[in-house]
Amino acid sequence: MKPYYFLCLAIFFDNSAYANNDALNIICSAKPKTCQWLQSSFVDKYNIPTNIVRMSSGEALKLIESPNNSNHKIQYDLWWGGTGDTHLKAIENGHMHQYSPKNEQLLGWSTYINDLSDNHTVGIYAGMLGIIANESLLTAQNIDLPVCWSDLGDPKYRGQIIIADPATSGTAYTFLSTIFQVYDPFQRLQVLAEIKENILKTTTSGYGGLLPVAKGEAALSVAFIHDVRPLSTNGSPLTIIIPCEGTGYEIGTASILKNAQHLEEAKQFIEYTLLAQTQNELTRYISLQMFSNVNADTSPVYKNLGDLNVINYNFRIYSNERVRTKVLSTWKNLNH
Ligand code: S7P
Repeated sequence: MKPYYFLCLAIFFDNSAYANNDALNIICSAKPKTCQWLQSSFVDKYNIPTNIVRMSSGEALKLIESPNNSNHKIQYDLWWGGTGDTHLKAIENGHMHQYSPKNEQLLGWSTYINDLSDNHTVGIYAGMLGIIANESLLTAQNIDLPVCWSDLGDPKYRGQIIIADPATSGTAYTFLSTIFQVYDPFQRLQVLAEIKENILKTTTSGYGGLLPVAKGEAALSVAFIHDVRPLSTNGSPLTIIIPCEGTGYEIGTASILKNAQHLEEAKQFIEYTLLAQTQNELTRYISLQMFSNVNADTSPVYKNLGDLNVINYNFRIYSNERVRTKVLSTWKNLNH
């Protein structure tokens, strides 16, 4: 078993490093490795007992929105990372505490999301969505690379796609809402139905499809492009495609829960993750998103990308409860 899996298991099952009531309790929706690094570096620096549990964005949203759920054994203080639209939905339903960052050295998209949320969530990082392909696997079958989102529905890719469940995964929800934004209502149904026909398997998390595609279990996935490079540097054959219709993007945010028991510590954690030094260490060792501090180094993934074909993603509309329900049920009700 790879050390990475041990790390995932450690985060899922050993979240009791500190007694729950005495510690800052965080739900983290970034990669397990990022969550674990943040916990240990924060504890090292401030000596504040901190527990972190990793959940995909949609899973975290579900937990936060069901406070009477019997799974609520821990009173969480902070939700860190994951796609901002899921945070915005929790905010819309009154689950979050108002907070504006003290750090004034933040890029425009970070302050934008704080403004949009009426100061309830803080923009930590941003990242673009892409189609991820195992090019050599396709070449071996004499199949060319997809160029557009709609190509993913071509019958030649039957059984070639691994994608996450949009109900649990912020990545997959970003994909669905991107299709909603680039196609009209009739076209989107057709495109999504054809893509769904080609799915081999569904994962819980967005980056969960990348390793199987790198290993050749299937040829295609949809993920944030910054999650690809750590696999590619190990000699994996992954190719990033920015689809011709334009691609969606995320603003990964952090929000304090309404009844946080460790309010000052939660604020301190957010501020810690807004420091250029923290963000640079993440970029150097673990996490390749674009970070929000104006003085942070640019991630090598987002340097020299040229003319980005990014859509004007509508966070306000696609975080809305009614719209989210419609997007998810559209996908669920398509035959497969
Ligand atoms: O940390 C990497 C990253 O891609 O993971 C988050 C993403 O939500 C993946 O989780 P889910 O699809 O499971 O929700 C991103 O926010 C982040 O950039």
